[in-house]
Amino acid sequence: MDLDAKFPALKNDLILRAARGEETERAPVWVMRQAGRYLPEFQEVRKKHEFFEVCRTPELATEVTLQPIRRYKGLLDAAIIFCDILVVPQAMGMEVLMNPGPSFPDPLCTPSDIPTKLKSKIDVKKELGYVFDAISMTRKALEGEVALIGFCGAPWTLFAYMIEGGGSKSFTKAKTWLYKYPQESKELLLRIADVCADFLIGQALAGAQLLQVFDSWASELSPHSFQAFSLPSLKHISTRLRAALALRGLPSTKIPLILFAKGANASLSVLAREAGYDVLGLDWCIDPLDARKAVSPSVIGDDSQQQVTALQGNLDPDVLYGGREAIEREVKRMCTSFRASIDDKDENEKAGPPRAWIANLGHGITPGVDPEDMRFFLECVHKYSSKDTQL
Ligand code: 1CP
Repeated sequence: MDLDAKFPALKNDLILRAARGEETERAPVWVMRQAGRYLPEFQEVRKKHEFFEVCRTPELATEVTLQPIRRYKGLLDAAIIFCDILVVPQAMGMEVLMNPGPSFPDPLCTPSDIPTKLKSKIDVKKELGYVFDAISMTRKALEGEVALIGFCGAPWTLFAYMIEGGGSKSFTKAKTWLYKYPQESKELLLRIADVCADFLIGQALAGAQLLQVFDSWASELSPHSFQAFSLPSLKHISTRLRAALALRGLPSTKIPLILFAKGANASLSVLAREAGYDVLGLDWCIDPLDARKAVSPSVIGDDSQQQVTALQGNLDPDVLYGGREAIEREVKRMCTSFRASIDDKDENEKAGPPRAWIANLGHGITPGVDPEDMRFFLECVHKYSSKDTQL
């Protein structure tokens, strides 16, 4: 199956090369939540349209996905489709409002709610076909300028929203389930994972060139709970996705899979060995060289089924509030750290692969950032990650 034949040829494949493990002339860069509230042009669209209306209207989703690509022309190496992780709980039958943060009027209280509040069979094409349409439309509208990323939330993060009924500081209700109803929790996590897998397969077939899974609330779990509850569902997604793509003649390297498990740094080696993702996203709480050592074949074992080909991250998003001097200094520090782990021969041998790196923030860009500071961040990444710049 040649998915690319339907779309304009890609002119900038830097992120795909890095995701496949190649060392690149500079680090490709994109930013989590790059289409969003810090952009005045996004706010303009939101004044006229409800949040989920933007997600559900392919023309609007395409427009806001393209906004950062147009504004930062030549500086971003990927677009991420405009949508939200909470469309999966919606597809499973739950109501989700956005005012301004997500809220569920009728969350899951105990496992006895599952049969009544969740649909038993989900036709992902019927429920989420609007995302597939938005992806195909955006991929055409991008005219091959940059690659397009599709995404979904990780089962644990979605489970947490479905039980908490929104964001939370303590995640007590969701974690109560893990400890009180471990078996039912595992079953629900796998049920969510099935929908996520179908959703990502649909996005790939619609034209997404990379796929990212966001486990934003991995940070709330102990390493043991993360590995007992989140990891099996993450693995379920990657296994099902790779099998579905292979069935259609697509090799598993064709559409790189990225996992961003925020705050799961203690589980990086386990993720590298078992989760089945090509790229691991890092938050800012780990040094890149330590991350590289944690995922190298010498630590995880050469016989691991899937090797991590690249790392992604990891500037503290709040650096963008620090002014130009701080942005330049901290981007330089990040680049030195990733590049030291790439350029330094001794360290390189110690750390092993992966040598490739995709630059990003360590979490999403926040609404108060000045868009011109974001531009400066991107310019600094271009400069200091380049092989031509002496650090
Ligand atoms: O009024 C608005 O416009 C709402 C703000 C907003 C936006 C712009 C929300 C509500 N979602 C989004 C878009 C979105 N969400 C994107 C596409 C834009 C892009 O990345 O360029 C993506 C990838 C997401 C993913 C997402 N949604 C995550 C994972 C990433 C992360 O930041 O951890 C999470 C946790 C959500 C839930 C969610 N949706 C919206 C908000 C404000 C939140 C998180 C905060 C909360 O729980 O209160």
